Amino acid sequence: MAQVELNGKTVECVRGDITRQDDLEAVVNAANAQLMSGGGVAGALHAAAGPGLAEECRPMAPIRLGEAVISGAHNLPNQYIVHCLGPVYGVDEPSNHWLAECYRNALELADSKTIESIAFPAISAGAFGYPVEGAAEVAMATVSQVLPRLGSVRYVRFVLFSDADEAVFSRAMESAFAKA
Ligand code: AR6
Repeated sequence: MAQVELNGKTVECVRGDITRQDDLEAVVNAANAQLMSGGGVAGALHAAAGPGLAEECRPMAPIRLGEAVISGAHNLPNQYIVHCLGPVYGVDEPSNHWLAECYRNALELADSKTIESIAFPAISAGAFGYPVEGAAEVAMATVSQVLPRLGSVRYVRFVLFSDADEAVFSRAMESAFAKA
């Protein structure tokens, strides 16, 4: 686990499962445009949340590239799920711009709902093929820019599925926040 503090706000990287972040108000889904179940994070969140999640999400779909929308968390231990559509690497260009839009829109939407704590997975770094080093750099650059100007969000956790990804995100975090 690695953690940085900036003006009373906390960012951290842990290895774990995004469906098991009991202590945070919101978790982020690496969604598909239809906001349906699938593989990876979306599959795990829908399975843990139960069928009510797909029912609630249906009227909000499809979402656009880089967009974030919010739903209840149903059977998950959180209050909200923020759903983001990340870029398919090499297809949705420039991928770094669209990935940054996901993090920015998710954080601003959470803030507008007075959410204080939120967990992100490595959006686009699975089925959508974004190389993990680049995904981590974009994630941390965006969070370090956006977080200082938010009124409510004060705790951001990145939940990585492997030790290797946790190490990459932790390094990117240290370097982005050293500059912030
Ligand atoms: N907790 C935390 N991280 C996870 C978990 C989990 N339970 N499961 C996977 N990861 P992905 P994408 C990691 O594919 O690239 C879906 O099918 C995974 O190892 O979930 O944005 C949707 O339906 C990887 O590092 O998201 C979309 O169609 C990261 O989370 C599409 O895949 C993201 O992997 C979205 O692709």
